Amino acid sequence: MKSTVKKILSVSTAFGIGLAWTAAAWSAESLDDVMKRRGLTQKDLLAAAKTYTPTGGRDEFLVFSSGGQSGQVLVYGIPSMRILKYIAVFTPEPWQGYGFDDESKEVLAQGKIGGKQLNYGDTHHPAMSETNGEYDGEWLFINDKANPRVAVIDLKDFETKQIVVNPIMSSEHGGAFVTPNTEYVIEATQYAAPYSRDFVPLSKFNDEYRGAVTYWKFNREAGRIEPENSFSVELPPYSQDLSDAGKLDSDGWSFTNSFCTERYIGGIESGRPPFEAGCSQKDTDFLHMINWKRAAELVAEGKATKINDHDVITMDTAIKEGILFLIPEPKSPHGVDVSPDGKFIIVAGKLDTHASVYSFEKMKALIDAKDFAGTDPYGIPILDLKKSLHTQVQVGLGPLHNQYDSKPCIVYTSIYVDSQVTKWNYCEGKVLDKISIHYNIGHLMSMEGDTVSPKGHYLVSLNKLAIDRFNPVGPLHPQNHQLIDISNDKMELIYDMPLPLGEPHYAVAISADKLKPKIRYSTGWNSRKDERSEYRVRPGRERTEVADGVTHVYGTLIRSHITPEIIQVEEGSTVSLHFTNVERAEDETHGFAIYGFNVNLSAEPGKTVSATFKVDKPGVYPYYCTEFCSALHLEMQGYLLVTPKGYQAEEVA
Ligand code: K7E
Ligand code: RUQ
Ligand code: CUA
Repeated sequence: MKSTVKKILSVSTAFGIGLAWTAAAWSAESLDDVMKRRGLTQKDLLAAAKTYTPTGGRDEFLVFSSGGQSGQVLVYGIPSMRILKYIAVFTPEPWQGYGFDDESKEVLAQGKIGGKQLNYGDTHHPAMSETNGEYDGEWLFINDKANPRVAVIDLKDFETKQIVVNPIMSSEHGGAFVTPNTEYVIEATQYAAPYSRDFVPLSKFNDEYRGAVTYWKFNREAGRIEPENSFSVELPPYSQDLSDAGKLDSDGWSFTNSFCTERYIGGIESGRPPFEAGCSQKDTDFLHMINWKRAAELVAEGKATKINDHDVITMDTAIKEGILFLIPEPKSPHGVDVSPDGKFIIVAGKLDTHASVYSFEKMKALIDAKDFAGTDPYGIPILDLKKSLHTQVQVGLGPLHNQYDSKPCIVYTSIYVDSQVTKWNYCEGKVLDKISIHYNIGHLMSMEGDTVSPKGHYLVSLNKLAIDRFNPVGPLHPQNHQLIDISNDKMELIYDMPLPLGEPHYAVAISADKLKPKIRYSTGWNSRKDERSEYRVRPGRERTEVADGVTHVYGTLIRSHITPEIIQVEEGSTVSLHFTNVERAEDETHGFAIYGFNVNLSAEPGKTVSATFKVDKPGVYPYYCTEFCSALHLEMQGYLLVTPKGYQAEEVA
């Protein structure tokens, strides 16, 4: 070691002492020196050892986190907490060419509301596709709270393939959650609104504003939601909230929280108190319990009503057929989380210090015996709270969400007001450990923690505030995801990760070995439709064709040529560029950017992408590849020449 340092020092004199001296000092530094210099403790070193992933190393789990207002999904690894990808979903995203190429524009256009193209979404809850209640790593779904929509993401290429618009909701929150075999993707309303989407005065709130749970039918072979085979169950104008599907013992049922069951409408002009006060008059709200398997049969039996061309099981039908029940729950609940064995449902109320553990067996027995404690104003049977409960446990102030451990009966609850995570035993009803969070935790996520077999090991706390945890970057702070080691009795905080892209809500983590994404597309692939592109072309066959007044350019991309290198059209033409990346090598993506047209493409190996646009001004428009793909990357360029009308090329002498 010493001799190496000497060698470096002696060599360094020839090159300049300052620089080389620093290098030598670094290599001579011991672990103790580094700890002293950086003020690290033994505990810090242990945490580093648990999270640090050396170059080339891979992660054990992959996290798919909602991206909040960014309308995207974030992908990062655990335990390294390295961000790997943003998946563009509801928002145009130039790196992926999303919303810039014709193929992805079609996907975004599926999400139009009232004919309007929306350029963002508020993503809250990603859901992984499941087989027998286990994550299978094939599909990911995510909701848009602001504009009730659900997106389908293919985990073969991490691309958004479909967006469906909810036909009856104008506000939602309780999505996306899947049934144990991904038969349905569940979406529940947040704020009630008229299904008609017409103006209805607030005086008719109780009668004409409605909530719902929508069950989107997922066709696994096609990898798409089938809106025509989907249905909803009508609900009262309570503010519905989070949902979860039953599993194993409770398979066939789904559970949806609610708040403001007072059906309170605020309004300064009315002289009434604001929502906050008006929604806290009662002691309890309602957990909704729906038999979705029976509901699907009712639809098949023709017992649904068409509303906006969508099958809706009305409340009257749901009550008559015995598929909808209410159970009181502590005021303003948030999360509702079914235990891995499906036997218990844990609900935590923000305005309460308790988490309530409901017993599915007890609830089912009450339903079977028709032992009801009354009905709500709409005639929906209510089960008795005490008779439905397994236990209630004091977990802290402002409990929100629950995630399960691999060890039986162990659950972790996020405590918003106290900024803590509480670890507790829900079978025996006792608190085991608490850890402080920085700050104000919303959701939390354990590894595959909402499946029938959680993997334990790590927990991530998705915090609402970062405050002083990172270097200041102005008034808008990044989010803070904190990694917690849960492999031992005591929880240990081991990493802080800033997330600078919208406010994440829920996230799901899957064992990395369950994901098998492809590294290239079959050549000439339309990735958004999952089929060969009609615009694909082979090297040597590049050409230009005019059809229906549109100049189609069938081009290729390969190191280090864009073919064609020159495209010449007359002013006023519409051009449709189709580029196929004919590379075979992994990670050889080529981009395509051109001056002045808001056109920016990403062609991963094999992919065919298109951009159609009008050229109305004569001029010279350079284009080039945006990915540094080879030593001759800068040479990967060309010109779009737009000639004036009637232009004749001069004879070359
Ligand atoms: Cu608690 Cu939308 Cu799940 Cu935010 S939600 S925290
Ligand atoms: S060039 S290597 Cu713009 Cu510096 Cu990219
Ligand atoms: Cu292709 Cu740079």
